[in-house]
Amino acid sequence: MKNALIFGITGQDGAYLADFLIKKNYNVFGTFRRTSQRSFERLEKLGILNDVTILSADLADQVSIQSVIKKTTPDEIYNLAAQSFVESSFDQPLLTLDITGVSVIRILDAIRNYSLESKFYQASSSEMFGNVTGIKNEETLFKPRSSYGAAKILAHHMTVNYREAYNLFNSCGILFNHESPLRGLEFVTRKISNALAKIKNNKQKKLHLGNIYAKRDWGFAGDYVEAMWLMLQQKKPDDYVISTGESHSVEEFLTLATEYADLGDWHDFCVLDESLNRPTDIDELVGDSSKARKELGWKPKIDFKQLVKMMIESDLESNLNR
Ligand code: NDP
Ligand code: GDR
Repeated sequence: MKNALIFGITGQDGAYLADFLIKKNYNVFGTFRRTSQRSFERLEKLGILNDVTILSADLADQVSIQSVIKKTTPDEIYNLAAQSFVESSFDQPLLTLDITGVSVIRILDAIRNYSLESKFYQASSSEMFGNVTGIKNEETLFKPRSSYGAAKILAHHMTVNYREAYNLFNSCGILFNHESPLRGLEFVTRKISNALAKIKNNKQKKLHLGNIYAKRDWGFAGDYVEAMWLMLQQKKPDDYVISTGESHSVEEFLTLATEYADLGDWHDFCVLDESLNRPTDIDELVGDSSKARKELGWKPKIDFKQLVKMMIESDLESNLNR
């Protein structure tokens, strides 16, 4: 049985990856950080909380990172932990640079000192490309538009540097947006699906949104965690773009979600609120994942319409039961 250690197991991707690895017969360890109220909600929703071993570690704390790596002797380490909300990175740039960026060096150095054989996956992001126009691949230059994007670039370059300098098996997945019924409520897709379910059930009247003209390449998180695993099963470490290759605007997501929720015209309940616009945003992100499709044999299974439907149906059902 292989040991896998997931930093960020309580997040959206952490939960789906843990589920995926359990089905592959891995012994799964995951980290949580101490907060005033523990939440393993996503692991509970997938019914896997009792199938994983939870250990305490905060990415701000080198000692705890070293300790979990020594304790678990992992064959594979997945770093999915981060301050992952772009909007918050404008309010908390230093925290974001530390947790999303610098912390990765803490993990890399712990691997170098205590666990040289561990394969390492770093969650890089399409936010690193910023407003570079056109379809993005592994060769595209980075021009970030937020401290989140800048932090991910630092983490990305350091992961590559430790691979080259110390011969570590480090791979970066440059993932474009991926969503699911387990997505955090502050991200725009889940904010929409959750609000529509509440409006349908007379628990909310209005939905305030910012820049609905932004376009993103949205896939399903369940499909994307398979790509993470595939990267660590290759003979050599490398970096891969993971995306669907299609972009859709927030407005398109909203229109389709409104249709699936059978709520008529979104103009009747949606307020365009300029105070929600970011100081700098990215107009459009669309990725070319042909390298991953060719070398990993990966492709997304769920398309945009199926994703919107899945999220709406899940929120309608849980709002009915609440
Ligand atoms: P989530 O925000 O759902 O999960 C983030 C995880 O990081 C949570 O488990 C969170 O713990 C943990 N975390 C945050 N701060 C710390 C800290 N100081 N110490 C330890 N753990 C911490 O993100 P996703 O699952 O959506 O994303 C996973 C990774 O992939 C992130 O690195 C994200 O930046 C990146 N990414 C995501 C994309 C997407 O579209 N989802 C696209 C590209 C990259 P807690 O539960 O306590 O908050
Ligand atoms: P993003 O996701 O910033 O792409 O980062 P988010 O869903 O937050 O925003 C997508 C786009 O929608 C616009 N938008 C709004 N966004 C939010 N959250 N709330 C709103 O009310 C709203 N109105 C319009 C935003 O301006 C933006 O253009 C996600 C995260 O998962 C990152 O961790 C990851 O790295 C990237 O995707 C790829």
